[in-house]
This record gives sequence, C-alpha cells and structure tokens, in this order.
Amino acid sequence: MLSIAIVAAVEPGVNPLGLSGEPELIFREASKMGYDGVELLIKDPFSFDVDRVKRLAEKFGLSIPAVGTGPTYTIYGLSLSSPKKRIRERAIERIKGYLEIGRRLNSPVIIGSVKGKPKDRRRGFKNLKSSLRICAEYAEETETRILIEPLNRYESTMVNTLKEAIKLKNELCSKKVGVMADTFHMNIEEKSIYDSIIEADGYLEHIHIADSNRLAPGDGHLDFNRVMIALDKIGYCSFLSAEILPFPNPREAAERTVKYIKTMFS
Ligand code: LER
Ligand code: MN
Repeated sequence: MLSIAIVAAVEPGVNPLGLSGEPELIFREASKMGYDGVELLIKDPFSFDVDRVKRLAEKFGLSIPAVGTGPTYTIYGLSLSSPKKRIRERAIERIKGYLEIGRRLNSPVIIGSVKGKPKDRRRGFKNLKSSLRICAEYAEETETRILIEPLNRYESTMVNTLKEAIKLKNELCSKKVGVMADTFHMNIEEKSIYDSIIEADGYLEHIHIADSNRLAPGDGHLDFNRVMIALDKIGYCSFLSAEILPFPNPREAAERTVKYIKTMFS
C-alpha cells in the first residue's frame, strides 16, 4: 500500500519545496488535506526540537517518512565531497546530527544536495565515498538509515542517476545505506523514468514526487500513471513524498498533489 507525504520546513530561514511554518499548523494542515506523513527538511540538526515534532506526528496520526539534509549544502556550503578536509569533516558532523534525529524519529536520512558539486569529479567522488563510509558506520552504530538520492547535474555532480546510486550503495557494502528517487531529477537525467524504476527493483526505499517542472504532479508533462504502473510492477509500497515548488501557493500546491495522487491510488 502506497502512502503520501509532503515535505515541510518548520524552522525559520529554510526555502522549502513544500510547506513551511509553525510545526503544529503544518502537521494539522497535512492531516486535514489527507496526507499520511510529513517529511522534515531540517536546517540545524543540533538545535532541532525533535520531541515536539514527534509529539505532533503522534497527535495527528502522521508518519515522518524521512529527514532531509539539503540545507547543509544549500545554506551552509558544506559537502561530503569537498576538496577541503575541514569542510568534509563539518559536513560529516552534521550528518551524524541528522542520524541522531533519524534514530529518535525512526526515519531515514536523505543524502541529496550534501553530496556536493566539486570541480574535480574524480577526486570529489573518492572524497564522497570515504565521507559516506564514516556516515554509514555511524548509521550502523545508531541503527539508522542513509538514503542516497540522485540529483540532476545542475544541483550536484555526484550521482545523477539511479544506476549510479545503486552502484555506490553496493560499493559501500553497508546494510544501513539505501537508495531513493526523485521524479523531478529523473526527468532530467534518466533515459526513461519508468524503465529506471523497474531496473531499481529491490533497491528503492523512498521517492520524492514532483512534475517535470517541479510543480505539483499533474501540472507538468510527466506521466504519473506510468510511474504508478512501474512502482506497482516492482511492488513498491512505501512513501511518495511531494517535494514541489510552492506555486501558486504552498497550500494549494500541497492540496492539488494529494488529490491528484489519491485518484491514482484508486
Ligand atoms: C534537491 O533538489 C532535492 O531533491 C533534495 O531532496 C535533495 O537534498
Ligand atoms: Mn528530492
């Protein structure tokens, strides 16, 4: 059975692809709209009020299917592939902070933008791999999970396709590392979104959904019917998490998404 979540930021100063604002309001609205979960995009893993969102998730009967780490790179400029050792160390420290949150919420931690965009790709990839080994060890110690998310080439030069994510996952040889997808990035990088989903059979643990232009599903030219058929073929039964531009406004985009996707569930 598929579930649907909306990405949300509850700290000030985060530009979310989804909802943003006061946590109680977000959880209340998401449950009223018919969502099953709220995926948290977190800016500061060290000051984040985990107990509060845990209480709210319980109060409104919602899951927290994943924790996003993007601001580590997009706000603080830290990446796991940086040529500078100190930058990588700081990025790793933050990811450990996110994994602590993941442990308390029982949610996997997404490794997306924090993979970075180093000029020297070969060296960057070596650095990324050694940083991820440290993160994976910490995930093993804390019984948490890391999900590698391929992004489009304009946002990261490290891991752009599902195939690359699966290869990296296998090379890391850790039971605590998995793979996720994002239909917006796939539309730019994959030969076929639908075939790539089928080829990722047995690997996909989480999915971000947005249309071709990152608007709400249905507002672009992706064929979500075919996405659903491909997901059904591989028996995917986890979350579809809407990571969408807040247009025409955050609430309307979130409402349109849940309505559109739920008609497909049936
Ligand atoms: C950024 O475009 C994105 O898709 C995020 O999920 C990655 O951190
Ligand atoms: Mn994403």
